Amino acid sequence: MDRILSGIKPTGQLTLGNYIGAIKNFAKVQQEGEAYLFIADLHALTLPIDPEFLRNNSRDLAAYYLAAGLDPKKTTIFLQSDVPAHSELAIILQNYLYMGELSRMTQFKDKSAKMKDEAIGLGLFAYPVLMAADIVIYDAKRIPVGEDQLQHIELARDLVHRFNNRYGETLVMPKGELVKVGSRIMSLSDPTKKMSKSDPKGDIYLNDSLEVMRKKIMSAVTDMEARVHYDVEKQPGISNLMTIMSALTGKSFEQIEKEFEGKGYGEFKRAVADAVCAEMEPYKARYEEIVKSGLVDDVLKDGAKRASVVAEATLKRVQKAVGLYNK
Ligand code: ATP
Ligand code: LTN
Repeated sequence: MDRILSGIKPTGQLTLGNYIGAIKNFAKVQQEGEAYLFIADLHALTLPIDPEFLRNNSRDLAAYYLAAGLDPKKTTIFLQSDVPAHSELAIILQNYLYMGELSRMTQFKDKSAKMKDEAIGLGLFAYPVLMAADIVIYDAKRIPVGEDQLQHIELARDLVHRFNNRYGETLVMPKGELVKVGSRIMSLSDPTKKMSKSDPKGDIYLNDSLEVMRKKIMSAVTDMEARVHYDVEKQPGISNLMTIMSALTGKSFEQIEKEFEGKGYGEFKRAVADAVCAEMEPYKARYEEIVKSGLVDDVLKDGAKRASVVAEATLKRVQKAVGLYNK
């Protein structure tokens, strides 16, 4: 069975984009292989973050994983920082990724764009090195992510290729995979920008009340075309709402277009809001239950133990390959 691996940074309140592009899909793919799903808390340190916020947010993210249906008996759920082998492996792997390719990463360019060189941490630059370590340390083949993370996975693939060429078959080649619909949910207030948890404007947060979610959808930016039609260039706002609806209901774009033929944007938005609330109401309730149950700490402890066994074995294999370990 193929190993499956993914993670999310606990950098802020999760958005509907994180849910559709990643979390909802995690619950599905865990049925198809041996899944390792973690909380990328070390990656959260790549931009300034309050320690108390990071601590709480990390546990909270685990609760959102569980609420989505991740089964801790089947799937290994853990904190990245609880498995130190990730960091040790990253220290080795950093020698096989180069400054030029790291400086071409879109995420790095976006996040550092408004910063002075003196304020850009080395960790932000080296982000894909740790991410590659996260992936190869579990010999993971399938990496389910949203679209923005594909570039990092391509870099991890380059690294595996390079490493294996030099030292012989040591690392397993990973492959990124996207959800069919919704791998890049856009902001409701600016549908040319990705919905992102570090951007406070107009996005739907999983901890928003249902009323607030509804309000945000009703005031989402649309256009003057006055027809429900999928066209990302001309109608980015409507296309984004159609994507959200399709991802949550399973209806195709054609079905949605037909259903709302001749109808106004108000009616369409109400239907999108209904679809979002129908999904979020039980999800939020399960999340509340899990938080109350106090289950999270035990799940993370057990997950770290299980993950460490696999991670340490791979670390040794790599150490041996490069000449650091010869027991
Ligand atoms: P940040 O704003 O802190 O950079 P983010 O909201 O972009 O965070 P990540 O932690 O980078 O979220 O992503 C977690 C997972 O959710 C990744 O697999 C990512 O590709 C996916 N994801 C993030 N935003 C979206 C989105 N708007 N649509 C679909 N998937 C998304
Ligand atoms: N960079 C990812 C989080 C992440 C990840 C990974 C995803 C860290 N390590 C390994 C897949 C595989 C993000 O969500 N921004």
